Amino acid sequence: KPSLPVVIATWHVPNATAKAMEILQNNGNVLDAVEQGCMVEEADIKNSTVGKGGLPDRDGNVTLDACVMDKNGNCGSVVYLQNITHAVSVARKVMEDTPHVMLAGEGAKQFAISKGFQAENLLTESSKKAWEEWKIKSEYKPIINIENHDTIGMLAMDKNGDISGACTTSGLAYKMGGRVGDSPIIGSGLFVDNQVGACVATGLGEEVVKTVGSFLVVELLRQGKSPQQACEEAILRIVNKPNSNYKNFQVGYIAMNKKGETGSYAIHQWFSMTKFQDEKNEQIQSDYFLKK
Ligand code: SD4
Repeated sequence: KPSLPVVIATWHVPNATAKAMEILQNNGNVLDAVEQGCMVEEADIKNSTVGKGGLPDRDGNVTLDACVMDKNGNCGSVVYLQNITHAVSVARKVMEDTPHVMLAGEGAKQFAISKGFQAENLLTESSKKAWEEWKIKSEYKPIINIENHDTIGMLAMDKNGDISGACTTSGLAYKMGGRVGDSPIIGSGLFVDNQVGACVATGLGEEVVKTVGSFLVVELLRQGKSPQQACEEAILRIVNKPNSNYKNFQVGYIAMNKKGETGSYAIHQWFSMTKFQDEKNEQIQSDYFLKK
């Protein structure tokens, strides 16, 4: 039987999983754990796909998407949020302090400011420079290389077996102005059903949305699939779509079931998850569809 608590996150984010585990080991709340875990990456200006330091859209605006979902099936989300580093915390406030699930753009920003968040410039010197270099060619189609996908999605289970999840991103670099991805869409970028399990996605959000990926994975868990099998089937759903050009993009899923078992799967090589359990905070290379 897997020992609890357990924390998993997309990509290599050991500082984030360590923060979440510290909270759980001190008997903290599982929603606090995933929120504060994600905040570590949001605050890291070297992480160019999340929060401050995230790469901008093609007009030079950094716009953030984030959501949270708790053990009671409550959720909150922000889309196209500008000038606020901790989008995941604003999403939590939407869940807790409003009658709504999603706030977008200027409304989301004004709400955040009313809750005491500081407005700041999220475009760092280095992301500004990267954007200026991108503008020289201005390739309209976002290039999906694997290093580009550092959306942080985190799932955690406390020692009572209760699950929460969170997801935060600056979205695809050089996306069109106004573009929103899967990450703040409940059921696509993230889904938690505390009776069954949870899933979070990374990669090309459009493809995740088209298959309602995270909800699909959780429903497969409900049918008795393991987290590994459920992630694999959800990736196959994308790959097997008519005319799918899956060779040109990445999608990765990580999932956890009610026993605390975990799994991950991606289209391309080099997706990984960070897993913290039993004092071990390790990077696990994910299995993938496109074997040479
Ligand atoms: C999106 N899923 O906005 C995100 C992209 C991602 O790091 O994973 N970016 O489509």
